[in-house]
Amino acid sequence: MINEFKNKKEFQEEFKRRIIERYGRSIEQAHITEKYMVLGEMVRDYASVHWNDSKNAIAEKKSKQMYYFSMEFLMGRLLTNNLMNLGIYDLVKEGLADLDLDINELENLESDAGLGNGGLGRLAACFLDSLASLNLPGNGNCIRYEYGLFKQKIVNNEQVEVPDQWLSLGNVWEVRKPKHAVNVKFGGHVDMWMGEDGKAVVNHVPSLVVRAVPYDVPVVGYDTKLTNTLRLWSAEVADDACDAANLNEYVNEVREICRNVYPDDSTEHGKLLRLKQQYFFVAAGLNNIIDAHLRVYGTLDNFAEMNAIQLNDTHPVLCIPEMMRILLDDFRYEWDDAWKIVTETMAYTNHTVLSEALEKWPIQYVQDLLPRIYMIIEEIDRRFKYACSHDLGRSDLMNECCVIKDGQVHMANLAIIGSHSVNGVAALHTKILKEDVMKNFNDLYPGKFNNKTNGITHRRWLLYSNPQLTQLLEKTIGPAFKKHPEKLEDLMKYVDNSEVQKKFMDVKMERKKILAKYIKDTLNIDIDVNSIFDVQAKRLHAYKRQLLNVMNIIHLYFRMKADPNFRIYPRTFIFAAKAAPSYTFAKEVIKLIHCVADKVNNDSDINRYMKVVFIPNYGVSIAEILMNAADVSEQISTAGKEASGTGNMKFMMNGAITLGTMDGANVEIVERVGYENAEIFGLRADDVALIRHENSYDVWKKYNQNGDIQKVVNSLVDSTFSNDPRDFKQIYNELMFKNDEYLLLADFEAYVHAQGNIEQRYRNAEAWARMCLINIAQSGYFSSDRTIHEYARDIWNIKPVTVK
Ligand code: 26V
Repeated sequence: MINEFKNKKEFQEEFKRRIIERYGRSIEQAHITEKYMVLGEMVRDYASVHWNDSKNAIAEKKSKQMYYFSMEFLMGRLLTNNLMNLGIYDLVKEGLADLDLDINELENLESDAGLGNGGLGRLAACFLDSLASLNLPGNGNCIRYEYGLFKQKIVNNEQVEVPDQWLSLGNVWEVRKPKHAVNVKFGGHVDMWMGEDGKAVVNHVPSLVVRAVPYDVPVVGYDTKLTNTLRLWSAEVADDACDAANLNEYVNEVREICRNVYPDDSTEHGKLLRLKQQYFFVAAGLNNIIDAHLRVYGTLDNFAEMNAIQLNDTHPVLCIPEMMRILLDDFRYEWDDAWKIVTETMAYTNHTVLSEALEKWPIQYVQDLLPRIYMIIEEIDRRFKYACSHDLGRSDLMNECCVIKDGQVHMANLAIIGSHSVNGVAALHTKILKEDVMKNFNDLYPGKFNNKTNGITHRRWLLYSNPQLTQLLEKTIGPAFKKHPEKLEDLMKYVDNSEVQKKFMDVKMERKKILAKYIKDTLNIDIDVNSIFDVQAKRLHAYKRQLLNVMNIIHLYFRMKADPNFRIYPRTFIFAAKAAPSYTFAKEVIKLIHCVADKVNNDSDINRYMKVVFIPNYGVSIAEILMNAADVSEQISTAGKEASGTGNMKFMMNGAITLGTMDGANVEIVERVGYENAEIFGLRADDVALIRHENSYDVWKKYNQNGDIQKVVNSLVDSTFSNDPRDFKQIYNELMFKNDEYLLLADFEAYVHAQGNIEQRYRNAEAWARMCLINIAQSGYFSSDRTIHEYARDIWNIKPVTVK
């Protein structure tokens, strides 16, 4: 068997041979999905050679390793990415072409690994790509969900969720590793007695034991041999874990643990199962890492020197009490020694300031499901309170900051107390954490809080998804930016060059045509490629204000209907967004977008000037053709609410102009490109804070002052867009009877004005292209390589490893 084919010929021979071996059919007879599977396996095996060398190199050098614990990894497809990173894409493409096979056809057979909701999960995936590409030993730890986040279909203008059967063809990238299986215990009770050493001996007698089996996915770096691991845990029945009478019940209980990715709507439903998922993958992952460490060092004393664990939001925070449990109960450490190891190992990233998204568990849930873990959390809480009033001398902050209060376990508090580092994901977000949301903790632990502005992998989001732009950049500034994205700044020398400007516009046109074709093929809507492509693509949330975008569309429509002399520059408003299944407001917004689209797109007076398109089932693969076709990037959240945003960076890197508020990483984008190369509008975060503080906002006042606002708001409930009187009532009520929590009406005029500016600026093609080029040139900072470099240096203290 040839794993590392050196040329086209070797590849072809091996490909043909494997198809016969695996499926007993010739290449002509084999089904296209069989060809896809064999190609995938060949690429995986190619990577496996490096994978093995990497593990050896890390063991030999005793390198410190990092483990990124995340409930979500939105990996998307891996075939193209891996072929490209391995540097064998062209060889394979040509080899297949000689065999009459189109590589694109095979690429499109791969399902997205959609193991996540949105930004937080995609960030984790970008981080893995950067870690490997920077030669840093860093691995992912997650759940092998049987179904990814639901697929979105639109039926009668409404979102319908269908299961995402991403594993239906099998997953070529994973390798099952039963030898590393771990038993995870739930429920039951804890027996305790005094041991001979005078310390408590603890015996947890569980009511449920589940076998956690890992599936490893190689994470291939760009132009390097270092290959890291994404470990996905799957729940299986444990040996002798139940008697035959309860078999069915037991099997169901086990299987349900890894069934679904939880949608981020934070409703009560199924919460206990989510807690089970959290402990399941934390306990399995942690025990595994500890075993591996012990095999090399025989002691856990140096665990924190050799291992770093990053907690992606509070979801994996049970790592903290679980590691305490292992050290105390299994290895009989003293509390203080154990605590030192744990806190030096753990670091926590916060991804949101929305209070409804901050995790809290009812005491009873934790106590019943994880009796020993709960005891440890109680002890952490008790010692924290003691330290607060004694060592830290701040008994005034004790009740605010403690872990257990109001009958709930506060996971963010546990995370902060049990970690040596707490970071936000953009400068503004970190400032809000330090000065407002987590101010008390920042006072208690000066120096613990730090910022790590998010990034995106420029490989997937520029080099691979936009080969046209990559080629232009390479011709203009040479290839150095591929490995050193900060070198994109060399493009600054060419922003006034009219030839480069023109070539950029040609590239953009090509990308717009590709998107237009996708829209035609999937939705049968014709869009004008000469119109401005104005895109808002992200999860549907009230604070992200897709509704504000719709309100401007309605406003422009009314103006054009009322005044035949008023016409806008042709514009295509494109939306893509999933709403959490039980988030009724968000679902109503999706319906509104469709109803507005129906009216506008079918109005022959208007549809030359504007079209509204909703692209269903937004995910990584759609983003790969959507971001790079945009002229305008809509980033219009209420200031202070969007922790960072990462879509904003993908748009920027592909030469779109940010139309946004001063929120999240938009602030840092503007800092780099300058106000004149973005379109910024609306209330600032401190304005919003002041309005809240003074309680001074009155939505009815806004409404009564502005006739345009009145027309738009009234149209929601006067059957302009739907004959069903129930439609859009909730939207109307949220705005008008809940005092417009996200300040849409407050920002409406400024937004309409900013949209007008965009149009004026687009009319000057040279100036527009110049602006886009400046955005691309300044986007290198937002490569996740920069982000990961900072994490590695400031938090993890990990160093590059060379694999020969
Ligand atoms: C919350 C919940 C609540 C319970 C059910 C499952 C679940 C899953 C996810 C979440 C919230 C995740 C927070 C999040 O995705 N934050 C986003 O993180 C991005 C990466 O840092 C950042 O760019 C976005 O601004 C931020 O909204």
